[in-house]
Amino acid sequence: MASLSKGKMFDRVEIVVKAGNGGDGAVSFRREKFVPLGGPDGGDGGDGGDVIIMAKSAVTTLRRFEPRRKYRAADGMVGRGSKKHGKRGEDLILTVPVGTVVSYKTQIGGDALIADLDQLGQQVMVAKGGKGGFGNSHYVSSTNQAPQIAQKGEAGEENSIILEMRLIADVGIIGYPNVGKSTLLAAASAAKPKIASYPFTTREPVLGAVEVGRQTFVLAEIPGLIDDAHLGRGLGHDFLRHIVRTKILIHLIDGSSASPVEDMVRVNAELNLFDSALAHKPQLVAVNKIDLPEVRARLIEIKDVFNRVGTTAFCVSAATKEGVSELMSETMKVLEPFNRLRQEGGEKVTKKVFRPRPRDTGTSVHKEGDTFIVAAPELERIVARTGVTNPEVRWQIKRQLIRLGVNKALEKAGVKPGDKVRCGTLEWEW
Ligand SMILES: Nc1nc2c(ncn2[C@@H]2O[C@H](COP(=O)(O)OP(=O)(O)O)[C@@H](O)[C@H]2O)c(=O)[nH]1
Ligand SMILES: [Mg+2]
Repeated sequence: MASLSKGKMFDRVEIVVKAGNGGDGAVSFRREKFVPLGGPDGGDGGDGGDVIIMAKSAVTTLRRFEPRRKYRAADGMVGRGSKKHGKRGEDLILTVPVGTVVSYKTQIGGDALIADLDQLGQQVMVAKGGKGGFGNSHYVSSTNQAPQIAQKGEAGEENSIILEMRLIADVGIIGYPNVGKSTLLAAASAAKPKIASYPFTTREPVLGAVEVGRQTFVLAEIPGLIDDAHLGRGLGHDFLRHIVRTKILIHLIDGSSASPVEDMVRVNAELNLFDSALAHKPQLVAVNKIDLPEVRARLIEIKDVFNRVGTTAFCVSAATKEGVSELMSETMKVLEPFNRLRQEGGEKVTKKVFRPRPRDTGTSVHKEGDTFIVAAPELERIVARTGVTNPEVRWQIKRQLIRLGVNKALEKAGVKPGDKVRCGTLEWEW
């Protein structure tokens, strides 16, 4: 039995995710014999691909992610003539281990949790692809049969994302204080829990990976459950998350106790008070400290009393590691059906969407010096094939201003004939 890792969190990487830009819409006219300018047939640009993070069982580390590298989804293709729409950019799916916590680097510093991918197949979209721009065929109206304008594709979102891999405990060790839970965890894995000397056991579960043959499971000490846990004292989110998600429990009992079976019954009663779902998880009972002569002397008697209440007790010494390997092998066996369920995707999978900045589609008008500035994201992306000087194009842009209600806003702001108005790269006189 070798050990793999120690500590609670053992992998963390910060990356940048960039969704694909939308493709530009096309300005195009049908070519017909004897008709110099046929009907407009510019297709729309394709939407950019999203960046998605997904938990997969085949992935076990975050090591393949390069810190601060930019991971990009594909851009949408540009629209073309004959109303051919551009192809949608392909999504970029980044696969991470089950148990990866995804957070977002906020502008003011600090992280904000986005998703806790603790189920197989669970996914979260972390950057939304830009919308494809409209082709000129979109701008046809009864009064404008030959629009010269189209819309540029929208930029894809870009976010700084932090991936943190957390082990999720498959197995929890429960039992009274001082029965040897920390010692057992240390004996079975490379975890380094505080042993005995600590008056207040930590409220964060200490985890370690246990290797049995070629398989591994994650073992956690469930500390302090018995003293006051059901009173809700000091149990953090992390703690609950782990204990609730454990599949089976190792119930450790001190062999030198006056009444080992009574200990077991009491701990189970406490467990039931804390959370009855926990009390129903399968338990492996192990009597510890069999290296002590007084325990060894009554080992047969102890096994016997457990048998009488219908329990087979394992005998171990966490201190000398006697029997620990056998206990871990048995634990793996009991776990197997649970693992199979996981591989088959027995759990319900959810998909989350993360949008730190809601898409801005609103329009507004403000004055800078003697120029009226129009903020209209949809309009700013409109590009004119022939430049804004063409009166035909200007007229078409004005039509869009009216459609978006910007005209009214400009008038409200006090625009007068001859004033300069600017929207994105377009500038004109009122
Ligand atoms: N003799 C002996 N002492 C042990 C064994 N396991 C743990 N101990 C001791 O029991 C005390 C409590 O152990 P600890 O692992 O901190 O218990 P916990 O409170 O259940 O986590 C410590 O002094 C350990 O050294 C064992 O197998 N044999
Ligand atoms: Mg302990």
